[in-house]
Amino acid sequence: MSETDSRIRASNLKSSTKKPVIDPLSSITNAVKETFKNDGVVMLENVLHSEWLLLLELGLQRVLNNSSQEMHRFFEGEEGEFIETIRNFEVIPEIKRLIYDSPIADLIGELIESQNLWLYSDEFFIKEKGNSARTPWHQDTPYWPIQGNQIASAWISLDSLGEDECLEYVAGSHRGVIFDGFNPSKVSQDPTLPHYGRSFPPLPDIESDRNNFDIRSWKITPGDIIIAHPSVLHGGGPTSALGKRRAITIRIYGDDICYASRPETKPTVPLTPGLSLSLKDGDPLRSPWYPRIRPLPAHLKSEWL
Ligand SMILES: O=C(O)CCC(=O)C(=O)O
Repeated sequence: MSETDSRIRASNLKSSTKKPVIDPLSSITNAVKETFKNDGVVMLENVLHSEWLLLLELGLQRVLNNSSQEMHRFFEGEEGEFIETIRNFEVIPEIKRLIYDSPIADLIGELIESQNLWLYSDEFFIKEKGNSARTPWHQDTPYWPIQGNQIASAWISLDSLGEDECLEYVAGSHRGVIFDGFNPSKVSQDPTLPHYGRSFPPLPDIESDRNNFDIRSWKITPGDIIIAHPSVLHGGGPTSALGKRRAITIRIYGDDICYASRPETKPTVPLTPGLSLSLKDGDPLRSPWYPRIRPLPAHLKSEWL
């Protein structure tokens, strides 16, 4: 057995010691929907079967195994360095299968109350080598060319995490101000330095003033999913010297999401060249950049039916 095989089996064994997942969608009760509306974030316990975790782990291995994926490095060259890869869906077959076939999209669809669903993007955050830095506090929406409310990100960790290693969220902040983003190339200098520098108010320094924010995080084990509105302020999750935190975020939206232009001073994330030539502010966000996930397109179904 190769080292990769045994690592995958070991991590699967850990997750299979949990009680079996029966019906993930039954976890979305009215109370959970209400919490999602108010706080902008919910933790769903034990909703992802270990088969989906295995698929995710295989996808991550393919990303790390000299795939064509571009590795973006935060805190590059420093002890806290960690890696992000984006749009894995387009190049990693396991991630494509996970997004089309697992209940992740259906869980988001229930929470955002949309039967039509499209993929905005997916993103790995890989903190593997110990002592990785905190992800700076931010909201996702200032970076994205969108407006509307029916959108959510499912954050899934392949590793068990304590509350201090989990991603943290400021409850209710999706209903408030949209701040400027942080500048990814200047995080080590100052994680509150602005991305655009105008049009949005600057990010507050949450880390220096934690007691004044309603910060939520959870102790999680593989199979748990955190679903958050992308306008919720979130960040955090450093790792200890021996810790690792390999997470993916899958971002899915529904009917009311439309195109919105962003200041021209900086590209939006991920890059979508040509989008601004085909859409104008307020147009429904429909483009080959954003594949339909539900209902499953007929041409995909016909591949196996
Ligand atoms: O996992 C992380 O550290 C960052 C995740 C994140 O920013 C997101 O899911 O939007």
